[in-house]
Amino acid sequence: MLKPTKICRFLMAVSFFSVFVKTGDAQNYQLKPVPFNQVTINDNFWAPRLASHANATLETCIAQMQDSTERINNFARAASIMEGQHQGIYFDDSDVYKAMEGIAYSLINNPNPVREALLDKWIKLIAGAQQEDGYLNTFYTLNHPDERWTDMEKHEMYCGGHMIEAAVAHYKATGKETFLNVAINFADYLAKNFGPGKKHWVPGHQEIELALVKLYHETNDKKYLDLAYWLLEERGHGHGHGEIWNKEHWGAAYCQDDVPVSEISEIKGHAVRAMYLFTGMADVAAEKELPDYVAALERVWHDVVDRNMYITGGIGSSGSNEGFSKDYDLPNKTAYCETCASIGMVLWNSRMNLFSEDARYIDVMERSMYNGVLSGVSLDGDLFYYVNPLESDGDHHRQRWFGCACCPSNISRFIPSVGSYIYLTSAEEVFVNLYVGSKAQFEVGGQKLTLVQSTNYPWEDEVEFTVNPESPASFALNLRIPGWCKQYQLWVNGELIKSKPGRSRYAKLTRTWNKGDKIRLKMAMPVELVASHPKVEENVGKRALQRGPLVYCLEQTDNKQFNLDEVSIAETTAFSITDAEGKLKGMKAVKAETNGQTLTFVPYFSWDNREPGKMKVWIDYNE
Ligand code: FUB
Ligand code: ZN
Repeated sequence: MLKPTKICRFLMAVSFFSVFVKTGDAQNYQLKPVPFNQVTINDNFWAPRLASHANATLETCIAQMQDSTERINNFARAASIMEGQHQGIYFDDSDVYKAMEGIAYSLINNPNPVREALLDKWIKLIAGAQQEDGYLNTFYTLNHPDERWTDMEKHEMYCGGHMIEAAVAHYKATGKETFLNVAINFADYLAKNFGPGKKHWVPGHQEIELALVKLYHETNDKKYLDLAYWLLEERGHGHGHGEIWNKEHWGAAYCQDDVPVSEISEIKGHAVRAMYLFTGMADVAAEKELPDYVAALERVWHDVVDRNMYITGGIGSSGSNEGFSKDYDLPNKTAYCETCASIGMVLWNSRMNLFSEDARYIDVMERSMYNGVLSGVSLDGDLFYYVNPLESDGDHHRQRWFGCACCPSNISRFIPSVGSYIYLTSAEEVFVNLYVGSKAQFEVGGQKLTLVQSTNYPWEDEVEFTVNPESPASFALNLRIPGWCKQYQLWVNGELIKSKPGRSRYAKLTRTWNKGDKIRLKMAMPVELVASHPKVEENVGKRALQRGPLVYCLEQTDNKQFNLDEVSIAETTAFSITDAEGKLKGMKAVKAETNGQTLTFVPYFSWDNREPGKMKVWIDYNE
């Protein structure tokens, strides 16, 4: 957990304020991401991950949905094609939807008629399982048809939200309305039954809110946005009920139902629920101009990032509530850090940046993405972590699947969406948030632009851009200067540019751009020794290694001759960068020469891809 300075807090408050002063009518976010279907990734870092996703991750998910578990059969039963009761966990439908979202995204850049036909087949079952009135949930339909909407913890709207997200993705990928119509029927059913003067409801697990905003964007039907807002406003007024809301259990804070959302300032409860809530709040706030929401998000952001986040960008240290405990309680071996929670951090922080044009949110987003999220999936794409500790005795391994499989299915939809976090536009400016070798085609100020980015980031410190406007075009190109970067140099067409990152940590290049203009950015990327906040007891007297956005760790397999519980580093330790070998080929390892010994550190996300053994992020440090 890192310590932001007071000045940075102040600056963030200013930038949020300016959003609403500037726009007056905040109909949407200030920045718009360039969608991943307009971005082709061709680097050495993400492209292999996308390939293993398209092959192994999706194949694993598909096999689990229809062969190894009852998930697809539950839909067939609810569609009366098969006999029998619902089997599995009451929110298993959501995994099918998340896998479908992942398949749909992957179709955009990797057309695949077999997968598209599979989606068609599953959509038929889902449409068949939808009830006359639009209700859709196989658990209730099959096992408790008379008990719909009796238990707010039972994830009916959570499943529905994932269904809506999958349907929108399918529509975007294929242009087919089959699934979108199911989503619209469901959302119309919700709007008929819930809302002002209708049934009160506090979804135990948030998700529907952000999904309804997506549906609003797709259909332009404002009732979905209004319903999302109403659902957010239901929280914190005593409407929530269910076993977990009871004081003897976790209480209302577990589901972020203890205070009205605009009064939130402390992070509490279940981590994934909180992240989806904040993402939904940001989406609704952007549409409806809600400064109270933005202020609440900013407050709670500081509570998460300053006091409750691991160096890996993981959150939710406690397994018992899959969430937050008390400030600075960040144990390493027992860190829960659910993969879904790190994905939630990416979703939420990317939205905070869209509001504010402030790149500090992207520092957090990048941290979660390159460490906390990526550790959740094996390099081959076929094994997954649910829990992502920062230390292990060698007994924690990725698995092919889980009884509760939220994390693999979340990975399946997150990885193919990575392209949409790289480039953004505002009315007349372009923003580059992530350094990923890629080619993007989009418009800025009404002009067509192709931007080519070449880099071996995060292994190397240089990035080159070729700017290709259709015809000479004047606009500002803003390059994010990551928080970890203390020094950088910038050239345009070979000429060194004097530039300081602005208040929001972007280096702004404003000029008339011509076809073939070149930008070169070099970011000093030394090995950094990071100290934890002194209140994190476990890390007192320890340091972690970070290089660029990547957190490093020691694994037993690279350090066989040492007992990892006894090694230490010091101020005098000399670090050097080397090429990793074997399974980690293509990555950079860090060698540490210390006390006459050589320790080898590897990127945290890559751990447990080779032979099992101990792992440690925080290492004893001799002052
Ligand atoms: O409840 C649905 C998902 O399952 C949550 O997001 C995860 O934490 C797991 O409990
Ligand atoms: Zn999960």
